[in-house]
Amino acid sequence: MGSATLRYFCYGCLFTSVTWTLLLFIYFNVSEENQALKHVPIKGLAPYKPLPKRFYPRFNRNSFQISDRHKNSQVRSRFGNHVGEPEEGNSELSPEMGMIFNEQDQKVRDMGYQKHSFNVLISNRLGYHRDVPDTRDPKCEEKSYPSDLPFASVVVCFYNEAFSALLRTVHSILDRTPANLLHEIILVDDNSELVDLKNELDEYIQTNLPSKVKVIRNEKREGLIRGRMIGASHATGKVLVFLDSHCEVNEMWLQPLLTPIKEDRKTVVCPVIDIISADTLIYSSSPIVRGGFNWGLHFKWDPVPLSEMEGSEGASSPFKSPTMAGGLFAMDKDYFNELGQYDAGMDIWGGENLEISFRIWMCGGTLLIIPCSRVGHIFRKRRPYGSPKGLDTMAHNSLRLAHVWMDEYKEEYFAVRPELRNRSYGNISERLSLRNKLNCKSFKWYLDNIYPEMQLSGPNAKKQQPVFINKGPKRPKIQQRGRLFNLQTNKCLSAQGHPSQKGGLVVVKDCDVNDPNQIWSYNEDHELILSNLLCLDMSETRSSDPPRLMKCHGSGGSQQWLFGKNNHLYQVSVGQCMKIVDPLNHKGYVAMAICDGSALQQWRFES
Ligand code: LR7
Ligand code: MN
Repeated sequence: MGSATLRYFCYGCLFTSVTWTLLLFIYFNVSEENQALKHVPIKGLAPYKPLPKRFYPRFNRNSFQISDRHKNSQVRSRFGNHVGEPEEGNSELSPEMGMIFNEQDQKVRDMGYQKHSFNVLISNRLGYHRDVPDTRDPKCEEKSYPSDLPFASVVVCFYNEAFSALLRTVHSILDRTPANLLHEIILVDDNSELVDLKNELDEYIQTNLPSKVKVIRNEKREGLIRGRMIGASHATGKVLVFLDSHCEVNEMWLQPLLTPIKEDRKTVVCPVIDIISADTLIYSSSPIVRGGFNWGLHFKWDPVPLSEMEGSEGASSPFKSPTMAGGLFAMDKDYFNELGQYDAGMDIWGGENLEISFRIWMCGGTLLIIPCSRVGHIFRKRRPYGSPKGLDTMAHNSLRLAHVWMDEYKEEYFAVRPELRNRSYGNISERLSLRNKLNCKSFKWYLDNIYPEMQLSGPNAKKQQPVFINKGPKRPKIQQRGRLFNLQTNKCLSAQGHPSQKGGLVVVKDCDVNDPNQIWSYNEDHELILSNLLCLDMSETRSSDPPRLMKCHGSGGSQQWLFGKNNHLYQVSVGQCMKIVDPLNHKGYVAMAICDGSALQQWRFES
């Protein structure tokens, strides 16, 4: 190349890069899309008030640090590249993080709900690293832990997990666990069908992750119970920590779990399971509750009796729990083996959490919840996968545990599930001899001593009223009450039929001050409630469906609406705005569509 050509070439380079920089700058700062993501207070409505604590993380600004790598990706894009590719380091979460900009976003979102039952579009945009709010009681920060804690093998079993959620689980562990306490992370692929969980996962781990992360592949689907046993058999750490594959661990999560195990190897510990919303991926604090169950052998959360919380450290000290939720706990590895691991005759999903809880208590162990250890988990409304042959594995597994551990109290289960009384449940002789070998106490002992709150149905039923902490949820405050005008048509949003009809559609009609069908309340949880009866709702999976009136469920997501830029009415779990389908059609149908700021999408609240 001659020098003139070279000079030309460089001017060309310079010109191109300056233009691109400018264009990118303009795009990210003034583009409609980007602006639309910011909350703008609208006339007639109270200024945007953040969601209540259970929807919104409270960021601890002092501990808020973004590494350079993260900063760069934030400059590139607030939300990643809008095609569902993961980007790193968006720690500040807006409820409008799920906004749909194009068909590709729509596809990622809709397929994501179908395959995983949570908002994969947001999960991808979040990337593999993010800060989560420190949800611990302030007293936890004052605690100190021994320096010579036993090191842990973290076992994560997964089946068809969303790639970004799995990787965020892994990275949150690597990012927030002292290296000397983290012996290894063992990922057990339970014969997933999703292709990215094969080569792409291997490649990612080989290039990006330290040798601490190992993948084990099951040749056939085993279910999470045998899956965890397989993972545990490969573990070489002193303590086993089990986590679901869609978790994010919080600050200082491991030390408080390892400490009670070091003090007593027969203590099994659970962190407090914080809530990661399936619709918004917002991480929020869970109340302090403990595990129980009902006679249908379903796990449930119970308030903690005051007597359990009387220690000097109050809300920050460990307390006993009759059962565990199942997915997140730590246990000495030798003790796990001694205690009989899990019942290998249990399949796929369900019941193993009650089985191990009863076994721990009845056979001389202790089960504690550790409030200073916090791990977030994506709670979904439905399990996205089935079991091979469509079997009800929860019933099969529960039957096994009832026959092995519940003595005469299995009658309580059959009273609830009479159809299972004569159902076969396979061979349980090994589990019965385990119970014998370990010299375990009776189920009556367990009920009397560990779960006296459990109500019995028979003539010996005793009524007990323990003193509980944690009062029930309070009703969210109404922020605004009035009519919802569409600015293009000047019509008002109302029920198509009767406002109390569940599943009913909403349409725009001529405004009528006397029509209670047109009176909406907007509350601090961002619910839109028609004439104090039902909530405006978007079903979880199909964003092409119109909004409907449904019973208010109080858990955000599909019933969370935000008034934003250009008077748009944004639906949080759908990522789209409400619009009039056809202004000329007298039926006045409304639907969800990509937010575009047009008048058909503009709504105003008027008292
Ligand atoms: O066939 C399967 N193979 C698997 O590897 C089915 C599932 N899995 C994996 C799956 O990818 C996930 O990582 O197993 C893990 C748990 O499955 P989820 O997330 O579908 O279960 P869940 O969170 O709905 O269910 C709870 O109860 C289960 C009963 O078998 C397990 O104990 C789960 O670990 C448990 N999760 C929690 O305790 C988190 C808190 C939920 C609550 C309350
Ligand atoms: Mn789970």
